[in-house]
Amino acid sequence: MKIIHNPLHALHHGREEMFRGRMVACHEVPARQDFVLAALRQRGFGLLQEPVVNAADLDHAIAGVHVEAYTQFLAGAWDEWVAMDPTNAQRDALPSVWPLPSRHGFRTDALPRNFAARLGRFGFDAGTPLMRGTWAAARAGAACAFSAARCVLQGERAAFALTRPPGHHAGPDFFGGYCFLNNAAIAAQAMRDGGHAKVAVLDIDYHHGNGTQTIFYERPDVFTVSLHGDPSTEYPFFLGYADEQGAGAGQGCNLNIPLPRGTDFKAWHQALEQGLHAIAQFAPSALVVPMGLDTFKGDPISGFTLESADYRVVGQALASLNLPTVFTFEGGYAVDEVGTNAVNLLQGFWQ
Ligand code: OKP
Ligand code: ZN
Repeated sequence: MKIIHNPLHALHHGREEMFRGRMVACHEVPARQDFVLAALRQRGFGLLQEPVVNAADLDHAIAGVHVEAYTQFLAGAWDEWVAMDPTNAQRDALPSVWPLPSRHGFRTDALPRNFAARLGRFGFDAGTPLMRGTWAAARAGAACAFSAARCVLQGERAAFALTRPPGHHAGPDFFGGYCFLNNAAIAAQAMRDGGHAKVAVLDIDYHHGNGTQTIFYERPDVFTVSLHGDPSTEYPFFLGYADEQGAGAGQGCNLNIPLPRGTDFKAWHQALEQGLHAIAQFAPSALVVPMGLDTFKGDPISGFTLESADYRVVGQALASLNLPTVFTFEGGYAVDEVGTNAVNLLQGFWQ
């Protein structure tokens, strides 16, 4: 399996995130990617490479899922943050004011010049710090996803975009949940552009992939499926319910399987089988798997109880679809085990 890893990931290294009224240490840390890469090397799994993509092709791939006003915002965000106040250079940028939906009277068409306001216009939480290297890291991550899709378009059975920050919470024009560019959506769109008429996305991260769902919600050509902690108690709270089934031309092309906090592997696996069955019915010719390992029992911010050995079984189940597959690295915050769990899953798939 080709593993496309992000050489610039560590340029994004948030220090603290806002959590329930205080600043706490970031969970989404550079060691996550380093540990997965180390586990791949140690177990001799995969062909490791860095992305090779020209800038114009990459911009086109990103523009396939994100609006220009948003990518321009991201590209200039750090300079604007520092321009507000030179001492801002010493701290990460986080939003602290947001427009509620327009039914509350706020205008969502207004784009204030004030940068603190713009942060809240484009970001949906205060747990996703943005810093000097965020754009470069996220853009190189998108290159990994795009490169992985290209490998598969060229005939590889599967490729893994090993990159951070993660992507599945990022939408057409918003960041949040540690995510800036939606790597899985970029891969799915690249598979569409490369000739796959129908693509399925199966998100197995603990958290609902709200960004990916939103990007494809009205499209019939990309079927989005997500298994995740029930949003009535779990992040991202405001999307991911079972009654969200797609809209317009995309009606029926979104499947959410929310599961209660505490769900064990047996019940999770049943939900996975349900998702796989729905994908088989949709009959896509390619698959994208936003691969979160935060379903692990030791995860510090999540609530399922999968064990390391279970990830082999997960990989085997995914392989049963028999589809060319792109994996993207999403969550997984039990840093010491994230490498073992990721490689177990990929090996289970590959065997
Ligand atoms: C990103 B991905 C924890 C609060 C939760 C947001 C979680 C984002 C998860 N202190 N903060 O889906 O793994
Ligand atoms: Zn997650």
